[in-house]
Amino acid sequence: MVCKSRAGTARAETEEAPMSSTDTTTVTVIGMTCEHCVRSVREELTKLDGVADVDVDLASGQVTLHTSAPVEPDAVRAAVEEAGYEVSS
Ligand SMILES: [Cu+2]
Repeated sequence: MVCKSRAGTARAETEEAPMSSTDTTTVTVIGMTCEHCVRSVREELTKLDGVADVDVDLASGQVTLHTSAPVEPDAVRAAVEEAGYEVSS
């Protein structure tokens, strides 16, 4: 489900110091319009094995995965689609 709500002010996610034991992977997600979308994407991606934390930049659609183990790109794509959005390839 795509949330079209534009209610509320878009807050930038607070930058957290990345954990030293994790790698990061960045993907671009298409279709996010507000904080609710950000939360949906974060929630689905956080469920994936190996994903320790997820940072989402709403303005650019850049999603940074902090991973403790390798994560399949197909799994990331599926999780984003599960949330109702699309990964730019
Ligand atoms: Cu939304």
